Amino acid sequence: MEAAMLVPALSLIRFPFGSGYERAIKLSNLVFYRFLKMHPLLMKHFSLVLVAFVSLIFEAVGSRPNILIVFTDDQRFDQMGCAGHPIAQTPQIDALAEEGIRFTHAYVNSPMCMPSRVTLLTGLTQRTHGVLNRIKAPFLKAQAAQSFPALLRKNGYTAAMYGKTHFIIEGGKETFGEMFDDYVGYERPYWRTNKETGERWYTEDRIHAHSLDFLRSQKHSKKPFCLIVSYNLAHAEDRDRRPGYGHFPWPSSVSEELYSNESVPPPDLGDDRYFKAAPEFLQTSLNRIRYFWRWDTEEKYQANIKGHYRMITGIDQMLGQYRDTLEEAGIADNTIILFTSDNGFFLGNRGFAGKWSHYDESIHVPFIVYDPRIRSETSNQTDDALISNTDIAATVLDWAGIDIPQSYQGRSFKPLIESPGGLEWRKSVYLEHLLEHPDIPSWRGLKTSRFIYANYLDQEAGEVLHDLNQDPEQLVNVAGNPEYASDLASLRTELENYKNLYPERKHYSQLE
Ligand SMILES: [Ca+2]
Repeated sequence: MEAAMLVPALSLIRFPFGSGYERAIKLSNLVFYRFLKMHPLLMKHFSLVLVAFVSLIFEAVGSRPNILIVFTDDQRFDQMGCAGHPIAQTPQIDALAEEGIRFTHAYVNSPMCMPSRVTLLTGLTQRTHGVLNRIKAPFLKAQAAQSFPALLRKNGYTAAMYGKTHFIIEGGKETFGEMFDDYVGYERPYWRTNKETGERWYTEDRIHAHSLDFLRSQKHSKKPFCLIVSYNLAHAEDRDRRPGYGHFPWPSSVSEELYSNESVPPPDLGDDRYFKAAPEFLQTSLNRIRYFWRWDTEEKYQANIKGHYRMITGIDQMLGQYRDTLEEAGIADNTIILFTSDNGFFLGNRGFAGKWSHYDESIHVPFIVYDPRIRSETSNQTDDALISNTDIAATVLDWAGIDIPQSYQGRSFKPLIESPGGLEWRKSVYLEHLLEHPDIPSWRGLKTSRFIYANYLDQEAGEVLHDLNQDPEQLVNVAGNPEYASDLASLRTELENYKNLYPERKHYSQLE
């Protein structure tokens, strides 16, 4: 066949990758054909040039990175050594931060397990994905079709997930099958008993074993992969309220001896006056009710917080084993690792337990990205850009070279890692807690570099404004202070802008 016929014919090949890749390849072919026409000598040795060109294409496609997402539960931003924690031992997480980049200002759109998991997969805010009730407002099949794992799979990736989802999904297993080549769900309680054998087993050990098996299986795979390890750790075991053992049943790989000789200092802002500084409607909320489950006496506090730290150290050990396994499989150099959590956590701070509210302890999460393809001159890099968990889906697709759907509400932070500095980035993160619960007030709000603003929806005087420059501990509500009238007006307008920008899923009570 004549070279002049063969080259355009290449453009007709349907590559098993997405539209972005197909367009890139077609464009390359066109450029290649024009280049050959201009260089008759190369045209003469067409077959050699063709081989080189096709090799280049496959090398480019083959170098698409693997992506490992380690997603923890109820781990606050500062519960790791690299963020300055004085007691919790997290050498593996610290090493990841040292080799990668730690985003110090990462926030979740909605500080709760279920909505945060839907946001992770879809890149949508709770307002839009509308998963407000497990039964009546499930994760929709149409949302799953646009989720990043589904789009990765359509574009030549293998995707797997093991662990907690907490949501119910329309279409059940079949819909999970559209998102993942392999998925096995594990929810609490942590300890289970096999009815036939009587054997007791721990959910997180299963999540870990599946994840290790999956990583090993990728050693000879021709396809890139994305694995989401979705822990229940370090969430409390709400059903079993024995201090330490019951509330925070840590993995058996972590010794009870660890932290046993420590006397953990009282929680920051633990004094009663800080509790009294909170709005009255929060003083009777689930944040307070659960405080009496686990933090209100010294004995409970010491036992439970050490259990929580042991859980975090357990996560840390497992992360180390994933990294060792990637090394052993020879794929560590092409595997990006993202480490984050679904929400923050009150550990007795402000007289509270849990998350859900607008305080920093609730919305602020760990966020570490390690891209082995980028070698930094400096270690322990940090970036204070305002990251939202809506950004994860967009970034994963960006890493994979796949077009980011217009419907996604986050933004890829890949450029922040690849060429830090100089990039215009968002000035606020949109926050909300809309899930319906009799003891958790709903709210929506904003985090900016200076303010946290929240509007609690069903409360009289439900607006809360904290000036973090003057009041980093969020003790004073300046919403009624005339000096802040123009700031408050701007924040209200900005919040309205977000509401207009992000479509709201119809409430289930309005459906027929
Ligand atoms: Ca959680």
